[in-house]
Amino acid sequence: MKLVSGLFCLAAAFSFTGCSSTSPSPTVEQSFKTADMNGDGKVSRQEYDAHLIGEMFARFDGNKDSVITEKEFVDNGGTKEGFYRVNTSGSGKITLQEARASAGVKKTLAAPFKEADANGDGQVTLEEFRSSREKALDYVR
Ligand SMILES: [Ca+2]
Ligand SMILES: [Ca+2]
Ligand SMILES: [Ca+2]
Repeated sequence: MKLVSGLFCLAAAFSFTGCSSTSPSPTVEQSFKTADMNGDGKVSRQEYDAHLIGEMFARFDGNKDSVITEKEFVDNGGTKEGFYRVNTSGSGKITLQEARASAGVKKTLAAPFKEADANGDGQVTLEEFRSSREKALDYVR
């Protein structure tokens, strides 16, 4: 789990602080809209996971060729063991499908979702989304 949590921390740093210097960080509303794939104004656990995994994936995929190699993973703060825990096919390359299918990744994302869903109804509204990001900012600091 150590590796996977490391993976998430990076993702959190990326999505919550907008630390990327090259691209302007999207507004909360923009991120929320992207996450809310079916457009019903709420982000379900499934949508939330897909959104975070997508951001994580982009973060690790340094050369943007849609696969994460072991080197890219380790260069971005992951560990070798963690890499092969997600890379269940053992091919040495993690695809987005693989990351989404990973039970470890999914388990890790339960905590941020629970935190974001303040009233526990299984859906994250824009308000919940916004305040959870602010909380996460304090946390990252
Ligand atoms: Ca939705
Ligand atoms: Ca790559
Ligand atoms: Ca809620």
